[in-house]
Amino acid sequence: MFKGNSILWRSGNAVTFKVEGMTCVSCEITIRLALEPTSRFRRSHLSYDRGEAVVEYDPQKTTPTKLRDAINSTGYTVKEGK
Ligand SMILES: [Cu+2]
Repeated sequence: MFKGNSILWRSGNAVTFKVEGMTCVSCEITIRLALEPTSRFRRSHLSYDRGEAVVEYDPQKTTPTKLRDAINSTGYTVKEGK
């Protein structure tokens, strides 16, 4: 079951995750590439300076849990709620 408290913001089929460990643009690219094959997202917006990943996804094809797992598989960490 997905822990909703790791989602900062949710609107329609987009979720925002707080991601720890990103320090530069290539970190953003690493995460973007990890999301692509698993999640079939429509768009993603990575922001290393804000530590955020905004992912638009197709709910027929993926879930926020899978998106989170894909990010965690890169070695960066989706921050769970406090
Ligand atoms: Cu980096």
